Amino acid sequence: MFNKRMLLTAVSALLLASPLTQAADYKAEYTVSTVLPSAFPWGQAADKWVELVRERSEGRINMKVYSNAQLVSGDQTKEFSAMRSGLIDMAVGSTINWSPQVAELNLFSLPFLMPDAKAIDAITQGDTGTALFAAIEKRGVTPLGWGENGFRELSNSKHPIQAPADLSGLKIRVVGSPLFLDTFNTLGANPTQMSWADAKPALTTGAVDGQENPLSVFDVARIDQVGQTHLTQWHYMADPLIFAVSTRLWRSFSTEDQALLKQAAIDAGRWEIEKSRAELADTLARIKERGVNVIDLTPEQHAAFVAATQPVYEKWAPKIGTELVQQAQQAVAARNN
Ligand code: X2X
Repeated sequence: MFNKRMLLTAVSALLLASPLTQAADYKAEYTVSTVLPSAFPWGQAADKWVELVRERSEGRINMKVYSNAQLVSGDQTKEFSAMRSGLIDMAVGSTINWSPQVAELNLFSLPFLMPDAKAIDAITQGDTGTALFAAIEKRGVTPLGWGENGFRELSNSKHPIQAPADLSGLKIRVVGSPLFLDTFNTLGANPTQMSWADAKPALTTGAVDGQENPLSVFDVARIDQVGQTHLTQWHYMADPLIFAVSTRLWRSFSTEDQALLKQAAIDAGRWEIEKSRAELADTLARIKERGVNVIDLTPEQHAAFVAATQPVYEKWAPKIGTELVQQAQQAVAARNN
């Protein structure tokens, strides 16, 4: 016999299972934090993710990008903590900016660890990448896919830099991780840490003599217009981008939607990596056309920088994890096989 109670149970079971109830649990919009906006490959990576998720979820999952680290008042090194605590839902963030909270991510900042793009891929797409994602997950953030900010090149307003001695005493703006202070101090420079928001004003007033950022950032942000006339292509490090979701929030998505968010992040990342690498030659040509003195190092000059920065490995490998560093070095060495 079918009584009232059974009917209620049946109705509530139906409601629980229906997509309507599920959608009601979801937020109308999710915040996605980035440092660089849509004019840069980084912002485009986030835009692509938002677009793919909207399309594939048929409008059920909506995300909105907040660039310039505005959700953490411009302090990009606070992005990871804000995501962990749920203040920020999602982010496409640089490994540099998250490394104060995830020590393992300093791996990518070890000077001259990765000579080329294949070396980046050998790390991110292999066992080292898996270990790094596990390290992030342990800290309350769920990583989904990789993107790329790019190889960071050194610019300054004073003179061409071709040897460590050329950096002597130069005031260089560096990003959030203390590792950068060690690298530039080791090279005899005078590094100072500041956010991206403060970097351009500091270059404009001459408070600092130089900075390091990928060619795409130098180009789009028009760093040439603030007196940065010398640019050394030393490829000393590259910062990958990571697409991620606050783990608390992650648990609120259905298994299907978790898979959707993850695949969209992987696809957006692949798209952005390919696009930004393909654009590099044009970007470099544009920078040269603007009269910037672009310096390429000879193998001997390059080797002098590699040798001079070895002390950074001694100090930082134990903090990052000696085994992790060795695993990465092996993956890089094996990349062409
Ligand atoms: O601050 C920088 O230099 C930038 C934009 O490249 C990063 O966020 C790592």
